[in-house]
Amino acid sequence: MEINRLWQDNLKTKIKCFFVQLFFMKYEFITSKFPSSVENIRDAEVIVFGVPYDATVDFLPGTRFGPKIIREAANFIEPFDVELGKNVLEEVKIFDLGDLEPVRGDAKKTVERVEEQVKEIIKMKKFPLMLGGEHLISLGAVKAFGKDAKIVCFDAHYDLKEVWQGCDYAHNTWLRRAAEIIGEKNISLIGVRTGDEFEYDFSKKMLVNPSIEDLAKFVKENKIYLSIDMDVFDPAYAPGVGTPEPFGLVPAYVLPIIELIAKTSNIIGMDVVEVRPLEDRKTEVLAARLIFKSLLYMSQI
Ligand SMILES: [Mn+2]
Repeated sequence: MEINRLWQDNLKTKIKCFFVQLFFMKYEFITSKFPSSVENIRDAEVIVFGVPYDATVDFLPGTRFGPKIIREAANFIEPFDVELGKNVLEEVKIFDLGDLEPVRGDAKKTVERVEEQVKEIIKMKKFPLMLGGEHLISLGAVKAFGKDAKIVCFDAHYDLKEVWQGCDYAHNTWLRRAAEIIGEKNISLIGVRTGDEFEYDFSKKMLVNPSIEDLAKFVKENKIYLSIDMDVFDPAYAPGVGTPEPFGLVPAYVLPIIELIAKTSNIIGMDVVEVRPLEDRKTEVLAARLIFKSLLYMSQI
């Protein structure tokens, strides 16, 4: 439903723009959309949308601006990839829907909206690429895929708390809720380095910080939902996150892992979350490049 509405709005805007351009506009105008390679949703393979939501965070707010700044960064970096000799906008048909309006005061309803939206995208046989926002929004995507997909989650934190400050829908409980749906054995966590003893115990049935060999076995020929919390990286590389945690991963270490997953499994959806604005712009540039590279790795199969 939501997509149909957005699609109609988009069409109206297009018609309006056509006439405006015909008579008034001499130059192209730079948009704040994620770089797109197709004009309409029907031609897209990858559908990008943002969820500007950070209502359950308990440390640093601001990830509601994540989708906006990732888009900005993606417009400033080269879509051509030197390592692969390919241009992501030529290899992958990307279309940006814009931001999904969250229900600011209701985390559960926000997750439901994400779930409905992702289900619509799945119905259209497209690939959802979600920009966050706090990590709770990933739960909506996981619910939409249900038992169809295993999860590979890059994160400094377990996010496995049973309940947090009276809330069972929060940024640090979402993976627990996800585990209740798809089972602990279908989840792999990479880069985890902090949590409480209960999360530590609960995570024992999951594949946590696996060796490359074990990860390769876990993902091989499976459907994978890939969730990247930018705090998995060391704060030196990605300081603009909601909950920074020291002793993190180096981007150059993470990239071949993503390449392995992309080339040996079937990634069916992806999100990049927890980006918050800082003046140095490091975090969103890393997020944008990571998205471009992941899409290119997936398109190389
Ligand atoms: Mn995290």
